[in-house]
Amino acid sequence: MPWHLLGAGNLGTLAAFYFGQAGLTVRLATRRRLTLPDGTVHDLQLAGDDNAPITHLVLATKAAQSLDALAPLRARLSADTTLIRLQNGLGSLDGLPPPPPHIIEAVANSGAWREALPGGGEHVHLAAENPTLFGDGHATPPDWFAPLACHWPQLHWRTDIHLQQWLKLSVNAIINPLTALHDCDNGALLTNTALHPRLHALAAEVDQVASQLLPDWPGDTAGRALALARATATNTSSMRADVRAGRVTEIDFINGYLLRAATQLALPLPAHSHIIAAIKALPQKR
Ligand code: KPL
Repeated sequence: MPWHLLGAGNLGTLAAFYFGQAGLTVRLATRRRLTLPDGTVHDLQLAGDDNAPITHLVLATKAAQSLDALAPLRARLSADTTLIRLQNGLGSLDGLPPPPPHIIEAVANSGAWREALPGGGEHVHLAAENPTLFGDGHATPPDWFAPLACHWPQLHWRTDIHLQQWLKLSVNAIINPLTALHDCDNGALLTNTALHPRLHALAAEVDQVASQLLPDWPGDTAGRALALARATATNTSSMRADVRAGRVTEIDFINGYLLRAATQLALPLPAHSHIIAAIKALPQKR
């Protein structure tokens, strides 16, 4: 039962490492080195692709690249394929042609950065290992989950994965575009009080949408965003990093997803509409 990996960035490389530790084969034809927070360095020997039907797939591309990355694999995917969506943001598989695979959603919170390896490939540095959540709405995980969780620190199966995704989306929809727009680290959201009216307006709109969609929505998105900004004060958010590197951002799958959900509920979200337009107006590749 080999796993295929699509997208070997920070999260994909980390997943490939832990799947390998659990004795599962991961197929991918690129060279990767990983440094864990304890300083140990691991060179990943991943098998190349085999062009066989894909029964198990980790999708770890950037959300915006998902449909394009999956398109050449369509003939190898089926309704029996298990696909772990290990990405930031929501909605990246909307529009996937049928039959839909069995999708397991993942919420990842670990912090990592990477650099080019001399001679090709990339070196991923896992700076902070935080909980990773998997779930598909069912109470019982698939058989491969328990052995994997023995090797992947803080990997948890969550029945309420949908709520967990929204909790992450809600804070990312505030911290990421504000820090990208103002080119500041996450901690500046606490100290720069001039940003607070906008932060509170964004948070109030998130709570408006989420409380209509999720019966257990806890509210206080502003409080949670500020707490996370404090906990990650010296971090460069992933959206700020994308803008700085001239990469496409995840705005369409964070704030854009929120806006699409609000449109279905006929709720206008002026603060999110404005910040999406402002991020898209920044010089970046599209
Ligand atoms: O998830 C993040 C991101 O940058 O995408 C946070 C938690 C905001 C850390 O920077």
